[in-house]
Amino acid sequence: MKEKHLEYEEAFHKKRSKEEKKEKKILQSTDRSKYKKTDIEKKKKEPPKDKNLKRGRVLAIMADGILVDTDEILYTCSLRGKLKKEKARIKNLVAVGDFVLFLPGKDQTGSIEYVEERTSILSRAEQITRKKEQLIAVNIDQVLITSSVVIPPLKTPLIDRYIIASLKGNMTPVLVINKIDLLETERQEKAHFDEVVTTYRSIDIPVYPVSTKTGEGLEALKEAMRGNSSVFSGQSGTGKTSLINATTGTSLLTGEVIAKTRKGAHTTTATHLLPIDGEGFCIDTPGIKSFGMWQLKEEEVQNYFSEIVKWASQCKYLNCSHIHEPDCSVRKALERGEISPLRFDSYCALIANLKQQHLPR
Ligand SMILES: Nc1nc2c(ncn2[C@@H]2O[C@H](COP(=O)(O)OP(=O)(O)O)[C@@H](O)[C@H]2O)c(=O)[nH]1
Ligand SMILES: [Mg+2]
Ligand SMILES: [Zn+2]
Repeated sequence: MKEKHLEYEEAFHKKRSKEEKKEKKILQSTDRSKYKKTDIEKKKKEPPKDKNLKRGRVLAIMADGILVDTDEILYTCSLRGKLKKEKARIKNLVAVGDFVLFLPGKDQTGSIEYVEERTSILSRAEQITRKKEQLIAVNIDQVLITSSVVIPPLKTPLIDRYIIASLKGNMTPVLVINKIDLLETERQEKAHFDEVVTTYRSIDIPVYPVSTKTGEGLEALKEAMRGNSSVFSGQSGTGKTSLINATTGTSLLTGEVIAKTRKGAHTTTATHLLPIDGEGFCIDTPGIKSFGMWQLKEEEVQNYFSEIVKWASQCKYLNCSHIHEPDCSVRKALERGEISPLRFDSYCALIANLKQQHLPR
């Protein structure tokens, strides 16, 4: 099942990149003022006006079709041939979370005729070549960046990467810190936990300390999920699946069960949109390491650190990187304790990492 799904995805992305190249060629060979991309997109955005069309949301992309949800009736749809061609010229065909219009057929099947404009995109750079963008889900309101106090420990550089990815994809970053039941026995972790909570709240990122073991904080988290589409993202083992089970009442397999059944670490084979009864949706994601760090430029990084943005305009140099330049207001704010060293370290690490990537191999 997993294999099939991946094959499907791969074929889908290969095709897309081919189509995109073709489109580029067409654009280059024609008068640009006449064929501006925005014009092409505008024309395509016109939805078809067929009364038989139903509107639904893509819950999952399976090997045998696209699962579309409409008022609790599920349809297994295919993409209309013509649409396939048209959509590929713009961007992606269809992704989990897409709102679509489709023509219902026999036995709850359907043909997708139109994909609505997306408000947000959760993507990652394709694992091996990093040259392609892979969609994970679209039209998501918030990313529940899931971490844990121990096993695995809190890692702020990773949290900051997820924050950047969320902002870049037009989603609200929310920090969920799980396993706080373990803080009592692991006292040395408590100070770090407190610093992390204070740091993120000070830059207006909501923080939800929770425990699926004791139930602490779960009501507040549920409230934050109500009426929203949320995606749980974060390192493997932090408790994403446990949290989804605890907040939605589903019973997805967690690490513990996986270990017992020896089925391997990747139980979450395909991205799935799970309806929440209090309204809204949530998504579990398998361990996605490079999630969202698609096309991030070195000089762009600081724009995603609101506390750096706050001081950057007062630096001596307009293009100050805040790492080595003299008269840097950001480093001064750091010294005064107005910028968290945790966040500044993350920033420096990210820049160093991007520099490394651009070295010739
Ligand atoms: N102590 C403690 N363990 C937890 C908590 N939540 C989840 N776990 C455990 O952490 C492990 C990983 O959980 P899982 O939900 O599979 O994590 P995922 O990989 O992020 O989906 C499992 O053994 C869970 O039982 C918690 O609040 N406290
Ligand atoms: Mg999981
Ligand atoms: Zn500076």
